[in-house]
Amino acid sequence: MLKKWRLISLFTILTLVLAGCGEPFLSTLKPAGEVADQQYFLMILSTLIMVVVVIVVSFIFIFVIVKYRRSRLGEDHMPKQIEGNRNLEILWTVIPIILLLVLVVPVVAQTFSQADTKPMDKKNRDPEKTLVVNVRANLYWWEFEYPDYGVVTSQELVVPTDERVYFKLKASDVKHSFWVPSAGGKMDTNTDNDNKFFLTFDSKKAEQAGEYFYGKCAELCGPSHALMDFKVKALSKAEFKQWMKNMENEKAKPKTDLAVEGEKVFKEKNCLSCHATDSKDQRAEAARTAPNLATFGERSKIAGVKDFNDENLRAWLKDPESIKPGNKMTGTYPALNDKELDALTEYLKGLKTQD
Ligand code: HEC
Ligand SMILES: [Cu+2]
Repeated sequence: MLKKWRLISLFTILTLVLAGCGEPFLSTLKPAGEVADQQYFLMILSTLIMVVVVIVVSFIFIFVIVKYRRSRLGEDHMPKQIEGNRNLEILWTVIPIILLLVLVVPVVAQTFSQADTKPMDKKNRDPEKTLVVNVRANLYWWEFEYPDYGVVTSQELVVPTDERVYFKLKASDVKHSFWVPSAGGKMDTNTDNDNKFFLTFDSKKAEQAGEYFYGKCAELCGPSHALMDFKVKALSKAEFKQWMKNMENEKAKPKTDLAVEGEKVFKEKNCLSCHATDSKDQRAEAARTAPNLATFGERSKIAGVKDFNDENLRAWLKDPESIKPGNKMTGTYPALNDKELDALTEYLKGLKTQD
């Protein structure tokens, strides 16, 4: 009796825990766009076919066991032999072929349609209609560049809803993989070639998802791989245009004395040798070694993982290693005293495109 209860409570807990797996901002089972819808359809289709096959085979299996059991028919019973029966052979050859065809036709069709990235390579591409985002994956952070606008952000990808957004994917150190589970994918980011694909973000689903879709690195890349998260903010076309305008015109000026002090510390402590604080900073590729902090004050997370508040920001600045083991800010990173930490926190919080 006790054993049974243990089992029951185990399953009850499992139900509760697993129920958390279907969040609309982070689940392939809650598709939020054209690509995700198609991939969801394929998942359902293949699962259905498998389930039907398992049910039919199990049914035949049980039927045969029951009908032809020895205790019923006796020791010497020899059932009718059907080896080489032409009709049966045809039947169980043709059925799998049909099942495979039902699977293969949509899979191949969708593989080709989802690989259609021709519009992004067109010479006279209109960025208003065909948006391209260059994604660069780094240990353990993400950079998003809008080449048509000369704008760079990191950690938070901003996209317009209800249109195809084309991505050019690259990694700067080791192989990573770009994955927005709700919107589809994933696709590897490699160091020696560009991968390309597109995703769409449905406006209604974006509303249900809340403020952000979640993005992940889906290729084991090092000790902080599991912390290599990013957010996707899907805006209406008009909001997106406004955001881009803000980015193009952004110029963060420190507003308080403490923030001015923080800016000074930022320069003195060599933070600028890795970080840009201007989204249009067009330094050489090689200099882009750290997240662009131009809109840092607008982020929802610090370093992609910690909730955005003073306490967490201070903790990150004090000891980044304890939050993301092996991250690339450690090493030559200076020890900072309380005053410097306060000033830096104030300064970084104020890095926004708008007040
Ligand atoms: C050696 C290059 C380097 C130096 C110097 C450096 N950083 Fe960083 N910083 C990084 C990298 C790389 C990351 C991304 C870490 C991660 O998320 O894995 C980062 C992340 C950050 C973040 C979080 C960014 C985000 O988008 O969430 C802040 C804030 C930050 N650094 C502030 C500073 C400050 C302040 C200094 C100077 C005291 C500094 N950094 C010096 C490389 C550097
Ligand atoms: Cu990674």
